[in-house]
Amino acid sequence: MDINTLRAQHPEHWMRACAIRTLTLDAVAAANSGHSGMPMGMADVATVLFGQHLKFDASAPHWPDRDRFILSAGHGSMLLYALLHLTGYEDMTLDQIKHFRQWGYRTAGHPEYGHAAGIETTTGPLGQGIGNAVGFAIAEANLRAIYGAKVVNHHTYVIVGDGCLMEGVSQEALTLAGKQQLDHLIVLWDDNGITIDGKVSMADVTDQKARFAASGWDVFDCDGHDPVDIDRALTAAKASPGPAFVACKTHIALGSAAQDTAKGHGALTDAKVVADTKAAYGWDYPAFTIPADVKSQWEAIGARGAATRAAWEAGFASLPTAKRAQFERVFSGEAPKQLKSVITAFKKQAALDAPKLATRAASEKVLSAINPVMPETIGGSADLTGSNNTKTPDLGVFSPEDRKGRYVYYGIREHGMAAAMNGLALHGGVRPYGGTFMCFTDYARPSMRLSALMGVAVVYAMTHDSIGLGEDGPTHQPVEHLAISRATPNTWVFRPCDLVETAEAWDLALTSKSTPSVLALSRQNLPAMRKIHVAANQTAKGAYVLAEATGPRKVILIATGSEVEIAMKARDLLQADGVGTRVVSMPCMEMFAAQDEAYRRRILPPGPVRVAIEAGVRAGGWDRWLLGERGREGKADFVGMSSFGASAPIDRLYQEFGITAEATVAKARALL
Ligand SMILES: Cc1ncc(C[n+]2csc(CCOP(=O)(O)OP(=O)(O)O)c2C)c(N)n1
Ligand SMILES: [Mg+2]
Repeated sequence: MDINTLRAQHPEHWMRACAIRTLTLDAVAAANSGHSGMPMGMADVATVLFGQHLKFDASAPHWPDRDRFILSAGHGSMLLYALLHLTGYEDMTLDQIKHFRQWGYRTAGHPEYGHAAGIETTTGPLGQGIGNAVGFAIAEANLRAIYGAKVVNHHTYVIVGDGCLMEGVSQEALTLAGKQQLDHLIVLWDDNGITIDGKVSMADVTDQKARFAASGWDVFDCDGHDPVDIDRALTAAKASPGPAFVACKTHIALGSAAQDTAKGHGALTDAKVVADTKAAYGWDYPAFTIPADVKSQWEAIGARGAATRAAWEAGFASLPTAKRAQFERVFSGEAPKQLKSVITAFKKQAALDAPKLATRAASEKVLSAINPVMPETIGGSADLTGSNNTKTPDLGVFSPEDRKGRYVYYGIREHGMAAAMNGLALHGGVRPYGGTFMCFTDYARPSMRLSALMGVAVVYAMTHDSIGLGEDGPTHQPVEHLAISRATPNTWVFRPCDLVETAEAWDLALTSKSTPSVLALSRQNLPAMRKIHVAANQTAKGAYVLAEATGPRKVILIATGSEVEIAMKARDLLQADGVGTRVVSMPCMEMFAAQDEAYRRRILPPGPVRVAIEAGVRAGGWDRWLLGERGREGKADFVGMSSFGASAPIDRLYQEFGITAEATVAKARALL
């Protein structure tokens, strides 16, 4: 349908949609940067979605039972900002729109979670939004089963572009959603045939509808500019029994000189182009001006869900008190009160038993104690359940048959798992953790970075955390992965050395409010180090004295995880020779860095020589603790990896790569 016919047939819809388009044109022109074409192309779909389908109340953006709207094609951020402004979200004033992409404003280049209510997730790295959406839909299905459809019964809508569908993560996301038959998940594809380089067909000829259908989706399509047709497709998508994919045929940069071309993808800033486009729309108002009747139609849409929300509040109030309290607690992100006593009792017993245990097995023991008292945890693994030790007996398995199940078989989809876990956490009401091999951090990394950027407390249980995994060889042996995780802002990297430290790490990870955690866990057995019970969480200090020097302190050995055992052996050797040696266990560098300077100096005083031992690379954090915070304290050395590993039994590998007590002693002696 051409513009003039649309205008004539649906004049009110047209003006509402053009409010989105013109705000986009004005904001992008003012910023002299941004992406005009996508919001101009998807304005009709978004107008029908918000106007007739999306369950929301702009005055209560945190209403737990709202539909979630995710803009996976995050470069089209002005679409979201315009919708939030027009429908009356308090955070999204016209002033914000006028300062699109400017310092100190909520209207960042790409939508950022936490900047404004109504931004459900951070998008921009293409494909993340559809990955998140699967997690949102899993959370919804799980909570619906637990609390009943009167309390939880909403949809997750996600707009994807050609780019999102080309990214590999979309395949992981859509196949997982298809298997799980997430009936409340609806993907709207901006089928405009254009990306940055030109026509989609230059790089991809996939039949997207067939692709989704092949994975168990219900597939629909519509003319993405005809409000009647869009409404029909959305109605059908909502009624479909499985996840729904709606192909919306659209024109990028509709009505402009750049329509249907790659030029329309980016910023249309030329004053004449902007003016001509507005003229083509029949829009004759100054920049950033929305006629009062159009604005009030949009505000009515923003208030459309108020009655439904009020009814929901009443229904919620009639829940049994305990259930209501639990719902409120899990949505607040607050851990249950019992957790502390469970962890303390666990640690006490662990110190007493002092088992020799791989920390991955330790992790399973801890989870077995925690999961029964934390009904909000949702565990999972990317097809390594038996290796990651992530499943405890009481969880059940999440599936179309059992929505109450709290364990997700994510399949071999590390990236999809991580993106889904972000969605689970962002939805609220659940606390996700998931495992894979530490080495495959690489496969999950784009979403791990977004956990950190968004500040969502996802837990990554990464096992087989060094050459200590042995025969599987260098393809599977992480060397640089601790460094990469430590280099990421707002990320806690825990590398516990035994059962007690593992319990402490989980305690911190599962009570975190806004920082994701990476738990680096060993495949190989490790002896107990913490045999005397201390109620206080030592791991929370990041580093602490595990064994003090006997006699004058000449050497400080710093180690993490599996290498703490080596440090203790090296200490025995040095002490036998009369060299006073302190061993510092450092399970979390970030938490150590967060202690006050006096504490840090108490643990790492100037004077003694320092040797750190970790079966990973030195880069990415060690030098601060070795050379001193100002880089001129220590005589120091490092025992670790400077190359990839190799395929061999573990003992041979530690020998060959020189990660031994003897090598540590030699390095310490050379410095004395
Ligand atoms: C992972 C990732 N790779 C590359 C980019 C850069 N990029 C932003 S938009 C875009 C093209 C997207 O095409 P499409 O989804 O069809 O959007 P449209 O041009 O139709 O608006 C690219 C390559 C990105 N944002 N994320
Ligand atoms: Mg496109």
